Amino acid sequence: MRKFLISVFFILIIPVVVYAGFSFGLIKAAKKTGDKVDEKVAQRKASLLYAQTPTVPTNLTAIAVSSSQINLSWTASSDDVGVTNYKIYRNAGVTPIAMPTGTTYSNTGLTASTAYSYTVSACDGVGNCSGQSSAASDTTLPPIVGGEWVLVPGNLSLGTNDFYVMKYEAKNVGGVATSQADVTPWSYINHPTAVAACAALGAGHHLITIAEAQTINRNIEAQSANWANGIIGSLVSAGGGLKRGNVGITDSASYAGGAAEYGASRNLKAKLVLSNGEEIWDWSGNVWEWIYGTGAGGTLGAPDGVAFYATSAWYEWNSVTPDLNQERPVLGPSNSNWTGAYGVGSYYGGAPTKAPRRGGPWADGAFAGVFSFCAEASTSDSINTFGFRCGKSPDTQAPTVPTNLSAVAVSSSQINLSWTASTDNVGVTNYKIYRNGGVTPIAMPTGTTYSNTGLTASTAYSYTVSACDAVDNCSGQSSSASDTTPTPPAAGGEWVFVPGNSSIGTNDFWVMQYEAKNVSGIATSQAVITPWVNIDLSSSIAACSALGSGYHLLTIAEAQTVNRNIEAQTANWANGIIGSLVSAGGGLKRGNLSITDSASYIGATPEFGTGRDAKAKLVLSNGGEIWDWSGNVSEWIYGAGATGTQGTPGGVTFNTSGWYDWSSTSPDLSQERPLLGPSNSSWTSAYGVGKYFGGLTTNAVIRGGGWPDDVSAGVFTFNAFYAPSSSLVSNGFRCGR
Ligand SMILES: [Ca+2]
Ligand SMILES: [Ca+2]
Ligand SMILES: [Ca+2]
Repeated sequence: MRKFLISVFFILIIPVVVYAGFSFGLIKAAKKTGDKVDEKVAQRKASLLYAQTPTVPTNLTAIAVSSSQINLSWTASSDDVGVTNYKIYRNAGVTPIAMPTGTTYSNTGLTASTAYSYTVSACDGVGNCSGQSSAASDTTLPPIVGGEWVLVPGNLSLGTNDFYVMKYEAKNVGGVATSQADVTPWSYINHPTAVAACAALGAGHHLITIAEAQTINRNIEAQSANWANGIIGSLVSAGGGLKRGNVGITDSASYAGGAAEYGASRNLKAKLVLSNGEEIWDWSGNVWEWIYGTGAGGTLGAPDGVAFYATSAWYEWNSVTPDLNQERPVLGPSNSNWTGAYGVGSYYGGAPTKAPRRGGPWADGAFAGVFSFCAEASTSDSINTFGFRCGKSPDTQAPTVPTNLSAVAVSSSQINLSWTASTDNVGVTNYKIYRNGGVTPIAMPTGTTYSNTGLTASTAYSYTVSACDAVDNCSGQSSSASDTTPTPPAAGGEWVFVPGNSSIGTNDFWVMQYEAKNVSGIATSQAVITPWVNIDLSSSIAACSALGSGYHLLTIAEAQTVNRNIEAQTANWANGIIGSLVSAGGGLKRGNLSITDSASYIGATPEFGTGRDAKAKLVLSNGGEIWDWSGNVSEWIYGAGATGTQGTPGGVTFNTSGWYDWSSTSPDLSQERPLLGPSNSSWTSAYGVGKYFGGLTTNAVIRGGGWPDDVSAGVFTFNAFYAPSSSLVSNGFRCGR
């Protein structure tokens, strides 16, 4: 660095002496070089400052909220200096799709009914990024039925809430009323058939009502863009007027005439806009559109209590003879001066039992328009100019409140929740889990179970759950359920929490994670040092009891609870398949060598340490890990007889002499198997489950098998050959509490 600066100095000085103007350029060049040096120093300092990469983001959730959007959220990462942003990856892509600074992201523009998978990584100020999180995925909702719709803001004075309306006149697409630009409108349809076609789209779909039609009408008339010259209340004769078609507004025929038209690219006068920017086509004409009145079956009736004047000709909306002052607020323009000369359309009344329609057809010239109304036709009439348009109520109904919430602590750091599914008028998309009265959900699972991990031992946790639909209408919170994480045993080293098994008659209990080790005479569950062997039954019982109140040598029922839990976990089978054969590369793992070896453990001496082959480790349903349960040293268990001898557990006299497979029928082990054998009566040692060796009721019971036992070792290995006073080099024990 110093040498470099000196050379810069010489480069600077010499030209200054020679020629000042020339040197000025060099000074500038040298200064640039100096900046680069400073930049490198700054980068090095920064990289020292940001020595650590951020932690990997956790609890990533992905929830589809529509046919085109999935919302992501995750738990913030931490960093020694600070997380500056996250990177979102989709479907295992290598390029992030987004780099938000917060812990949420909405991925829009997706395809309907399609599964998407996401991961997220956290980055700091110098671009150190964490590994990618666990993936979360969801499937976008099905496509919206009935084509394209626009949202219409509700109108309080007309008594309407927000609703959706078809953007285009309904088209007949395979018998399904569909709003799309292509295809000629669905015409030659009578009023009840139009009502049915809208209802057939599903819950909330209906033929547009009079109140909804007027909500759209009044919204349209208030937008200057819908007037031909941009001036609200202008006359057609002055080049203005409320647009009523796709040819020149001053023509007598609004539409080209002759036939109903379609296509989104034709004259934009066929398109009108709403106050929220939404666009609606052919509302001012093209084909008449049936609307749903207040009478029986959607006939005209007396909307808003107004008996619409039955005329036999067209009248302007400003007519006083007949007087349309009452009808105009219900379906006419807001300004009582606006006639057909303003492009708003005209009025043609009918009896309350007639079928109302609006907008006017392509052939009606000046009578067509946004406010054109006619109640002259019967409900059964269906001619070429009669079409329709559907409306849809937005989903405002929340799902039902989840019931039967249960919270069960399965370890000192985990509580499992489950509940009964909620129902919704459209569909429940996810649940929100709340803990200890918090206002922010801790998780948003899509199913009806959730495992809350990372909890503190000996602590009570309370939960509620609410159910949400696709537009985030959420139910109230359920009744709360709570449980307390259990307190791990204080003495005897490391323990594993075992869920009780009601069919075996056990409650939850703790078992030593490792075979007991002799640590200054105290039975201790730890990975290091060789197991405590050469110990008889009564000394094993005493060593466990010495740990304190509630501590005991593991019982037969507890051993079987662990056994049956282990056999039901795919991870404990060598090829991940429950009930697979050792000869096929499968089998219930029984040691730290390849499962196909005759000797599961290395042999010669018992082994220890957590770093060896993970086949010596088995997992429980709650994620707990237990070591050497399938062998290494045999383990005394507390029997049903006097002072822990075998006795007759479950009233069963265990058969004697020689190794037998648990499938044996001679001697018949069908009574013994439920008490200490595997659940499947065809599983032999060829499945890696171990073997059976009966004995006198006064003998003691050992389980699991020792390292010299070869194929006889295994999770379900049972041996009642030895007297309780036996003290063997391959035999240790394990405590429960
Ligand atoms: Ca129309
Ligand atoms: Ca709903
Ligand atoms: Ca063992």
